[in-house]
Amino acid sequence: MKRRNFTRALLLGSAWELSRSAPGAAPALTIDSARLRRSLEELARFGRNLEGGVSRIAWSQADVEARAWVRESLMSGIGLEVRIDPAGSIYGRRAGREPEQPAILFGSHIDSVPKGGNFDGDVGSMAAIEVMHTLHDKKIATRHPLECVIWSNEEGFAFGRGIFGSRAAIGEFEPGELEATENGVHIRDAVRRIGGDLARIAEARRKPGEIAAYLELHIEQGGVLDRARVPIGVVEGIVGINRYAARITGFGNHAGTTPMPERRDALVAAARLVLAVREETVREPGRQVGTVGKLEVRPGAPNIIPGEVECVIELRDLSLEKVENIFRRIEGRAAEIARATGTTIDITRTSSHKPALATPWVREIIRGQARALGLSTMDLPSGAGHDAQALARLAPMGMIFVPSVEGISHSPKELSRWEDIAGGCEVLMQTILAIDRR
Ligand code: HGY
Ligand code: MN
Ligand code: MN
Repeated sequence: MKRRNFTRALLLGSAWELSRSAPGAAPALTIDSARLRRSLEELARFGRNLEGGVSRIAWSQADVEARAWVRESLMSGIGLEVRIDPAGSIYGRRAGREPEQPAILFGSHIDSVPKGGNFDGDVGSMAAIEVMHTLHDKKIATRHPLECVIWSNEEGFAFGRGIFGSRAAIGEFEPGELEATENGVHIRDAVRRIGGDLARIAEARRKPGEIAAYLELHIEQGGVLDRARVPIGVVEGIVGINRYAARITGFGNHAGTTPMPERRDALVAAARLVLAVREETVREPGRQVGTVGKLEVRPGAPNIIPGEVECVIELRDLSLEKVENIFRRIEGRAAEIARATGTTIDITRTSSHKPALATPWVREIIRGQARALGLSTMDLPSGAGHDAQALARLAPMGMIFVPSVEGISHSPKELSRWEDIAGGCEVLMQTILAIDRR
């Protein structure tokens, strides 16, 4: 995919007009790839940005409308019992021949980051419903009950903590999380917008043994599969993610009359802290990553020396121990920076999502079903966080990746090839049926 074609597809405003994907035979599909494509193109309308991509922040009006459309247009009339759980996650349950069996659960999320893409979460969510629709059309009965799910607030742009719906399914919240307010809105009022009810949040918790396995189809969001031209990724594990709130306090003063040596400039200190995050992250070998993606300067006027800065530090790795070691080094650097700049720097951890390894026998089934379809596979870790890392604490878990063109994600330029999405959906369905036969 040449860059110019890729830009062309974007400029056309329809990322779908893509040339064929990886060479090799297209698998024999049972799912309806045209219907899946229509679902994704329809979903892209909710929160669409003029410059392409989408802003469908969790619990926003765009999310409310998209979720109503999913329930009323996609999930009705295909043999599902649809419900919204107290966290706002949408479940569609399909009866099995043996009702006492645990359910096979599969799904993803449809909330996005600001100015995000039309594939992150959307592919796995629409594919889960397409699987249910295909099974309904073909009158395929399964032993196990099946459940598809659209989780609530996976991205965590709303209220600063993600995988909210899936953490509710395992009963895991941060201290004070359910009493938080953001821009004057209490979290219980935000969740109520999509039909949740925090007063009953305990009912969102799934019981151990209730779920036979959890599967999630998702775009890779990195460039490994695309570079290797491999259509299916079998995820080995999902990184742990720690987030920290840093508050840097200096002294706001007149930008014209305050001599340079007398300044206690919070933004100068924050700038050094941002560089320290990078330096301490790369200090040791490995795939760990560290980011400062959100920073606010106050009062924020060109003629006032910044008195206060708040920013969020995010560290990720498959090992939380490594994350905590990096954080300790950053804390040491912050103390030095505070002394050198005459500021104070307070850093507190606001969330910690544990890493999760995928279940070997589930990975084996995914790999086998992909190959039976003539699709090559590659094992790889996930540098992105997912609801699956919460579900892995409740049931056997597997994730299926499809390539992201040029490894771009969390951007309007996010793009996956049409054939890869359809192939991933077929692998999801065949994996579900193989687990059902197990
Ligand atoms: O941030 C992540 O890794 C995921 O896309 N929510
Ligand atoms: Mn996602
Ligand atoms: Mn994401």
